[in-house]
Amino acid sequence: MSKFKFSVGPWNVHPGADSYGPETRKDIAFEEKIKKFAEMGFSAIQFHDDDAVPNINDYTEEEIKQKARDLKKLLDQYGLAAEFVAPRLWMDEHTADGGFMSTSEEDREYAMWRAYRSIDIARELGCDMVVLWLAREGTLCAEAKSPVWATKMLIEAINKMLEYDPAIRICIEPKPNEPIDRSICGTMGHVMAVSAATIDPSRVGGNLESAHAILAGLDPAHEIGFAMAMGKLMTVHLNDQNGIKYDQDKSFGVENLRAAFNQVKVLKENGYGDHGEYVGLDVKAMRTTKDEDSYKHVQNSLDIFRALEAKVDKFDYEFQKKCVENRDFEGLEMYVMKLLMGIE
Ligand code: XLS
Ligand code: MG
Repeated sequence: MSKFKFSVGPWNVHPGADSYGPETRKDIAFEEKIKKFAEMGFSAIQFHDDDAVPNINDYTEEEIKQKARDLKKLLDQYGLAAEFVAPRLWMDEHTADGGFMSTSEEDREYAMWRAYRSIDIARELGCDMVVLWLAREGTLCAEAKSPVWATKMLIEAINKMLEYDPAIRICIEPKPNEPIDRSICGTMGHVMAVSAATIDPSRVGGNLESAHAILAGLDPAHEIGFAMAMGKLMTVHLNDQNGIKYDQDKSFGVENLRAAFNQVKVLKENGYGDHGEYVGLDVKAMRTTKDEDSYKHVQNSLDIFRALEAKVDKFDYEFQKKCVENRDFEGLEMYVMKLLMGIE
């Protein structure tokens, strides 16, 4: 039985459109998705602000809060919590040049409006965390924005959120690229530096996504460990990548099994979840996946995580200790490979 609680966002089950082609599957209604997620054993749902309140621009602040209260009743019906709310600052015309560090003051104000609404929605859903995936926060033209100015704008925006709500936690999900090619906060190291520069570092931490660490050429388990060492790993988005081609959000563990094993191991060894943290998934089905298999990649990710957790439980720490004392890392590595191949 896994010690962990799991969360997932409705965007993980999707109709399959990508930048180069239209939908290949029928869209599935939100309530049908969360009912299925509850049946699969998820404990919490991740939200973008406009997952929680579609067409959010069309409503007043009070109407947004009311819609969030209605959504909370639906979550309660299925015994589901809300893990976080993330302002989706990459789909709107006002955020074509980013949000917090847009070159347009009006657009920066719009981004703050969405950030404040995300906080309002989070509160109505009974959660205290806002995730910032900084999709377009950076620049496509090096000379258009100073990286000094842009970084300071991000810190200023986070400070405004921290002042807007005295208990909200801000969780930055770093990503080095895509859709932007000069990102301002690309790794967990950047997140820790930004956190330290805010007015309340205790309320600013990180969400490590496996694929984003791989895109930065880094080991996801080490990015997780770094954030945990700082006491600032607020959540994770587990998935996988076949190299650093583009963001693939593949099912957890399907490309880099040993790296996935070490992500589970570092989480388990360091008490992740003991303070209510969820193991979050952020996975996308292959474009070729049929309607009837719309949830298979999500189930596969859960199953692989649990199978690797069982491998971590089997891990022989005495043998590891002996190998380290003898500096027999070849022996240790082969032990791990046999463990993962089931020949141990
Ligand atoms: C995209 C991000 C995204 C956020 C939620 O690369 O991972 O999925 O986590 O919008
Ligand atoms: Mg993500």
